[in-house]
Amino acid sequence: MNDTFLKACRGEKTDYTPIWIMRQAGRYLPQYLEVRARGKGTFLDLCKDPARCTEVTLQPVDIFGMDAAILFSDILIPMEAMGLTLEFQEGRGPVFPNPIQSEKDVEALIIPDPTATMPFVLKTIKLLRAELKVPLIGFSGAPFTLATYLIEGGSSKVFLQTKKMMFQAPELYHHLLEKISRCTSLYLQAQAKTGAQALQIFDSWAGILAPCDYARFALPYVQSIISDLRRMTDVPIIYFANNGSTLIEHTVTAGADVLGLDWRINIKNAIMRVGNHAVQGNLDPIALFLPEKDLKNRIKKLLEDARGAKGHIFNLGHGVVPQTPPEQVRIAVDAVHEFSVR
Ligand code: 1CP
Repeated sequence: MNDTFLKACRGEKTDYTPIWIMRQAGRYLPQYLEVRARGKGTFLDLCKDPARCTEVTLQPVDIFGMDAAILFSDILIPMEAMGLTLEFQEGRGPVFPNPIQSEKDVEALIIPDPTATMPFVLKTIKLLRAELKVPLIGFSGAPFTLATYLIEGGSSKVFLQTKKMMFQAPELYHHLLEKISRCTSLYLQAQAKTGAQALQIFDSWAGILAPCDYARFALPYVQSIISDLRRMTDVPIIYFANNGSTLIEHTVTAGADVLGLDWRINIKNAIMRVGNHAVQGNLDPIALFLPEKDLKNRIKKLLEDARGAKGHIFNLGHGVVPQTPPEQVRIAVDAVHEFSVR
């Protein structure tokens, strides 16, 4: 097995800088769109079909030579297992038609047994481990990010309902977050037990919080999940707080091995502030639209800037966008491998 990615997560010396990219299996890949169309059904049906999930997880590894695979699923799958109705509407993204508004709604949420309620995820992990020659990353959403979808009923711009609940009904908010955290903790433990070799926690919306609110309403739940995980597994844990450069003093206390960085911060500057952590990132996803020469120069500079890190996993600063030409992804992967050879 090529374990370069795992070594970089642990801060061990590697022969070159490993790369994978967030949302690497997805709509920018014609091969993904083909599999998605083949089975008919919705995006959720795809997430529950281990054979097709395995196939699309393998695609970017086989096509580009990524140094890690990320399980194909979605952060909202366990929220459905908690008893909520979840729909993915074309062009609108995820929708929860019955958002969480009251104590009664929170009481009704169940803490699902992952083996009983999400067997398709664990089956996919087993199928993937039999095929893969690079490490498999399992993942979840962070409790705060998951809560925004449950409270808003879907995606949001200003997160009015979420912040109103925090500020006006903090007990209700904390009760909801406790339940989401317990579900997430069990879900990640099950992934590690089944064969996931690293775990990433996506806090996609952390950056919309003031640091004082992040410290009170988001961070403690990530800390509690990670401390649960530490008791049962030593797989590396990556915590990605998107738009989180204003939160680094807090995110370093989450307990993760690796901090994911978005592109809004210079990586050299971030490395000075992250202490004893490896870092993952942080090319602007839209930089993949640069002309080839400029893209390569940009990657070379990023690799140089990251040299002082305890470990560096090259990635985008957030997910690859669907309009990205796959050829540009190939150029980026090859450039990282070529320029980082030690
Ligand atoms: O039509 C389609 O094919 C659906 C598009 C899609 C895909 C490919 C969605 C809907 N989810 C996914 C897969 C997915 N989602 C993966 C596995 C693929 C990979 O990384 O290779 C992962 C890791 C996620 C994680 C995810 N889902 C996040 C965290 C990462 C991030 O981008 O910040 C979030 C916020 C979601 C929710 C979600 N699912 C889908 C959409 C369109 C959204 C975002 C909606 C929004 O902006 O609020």
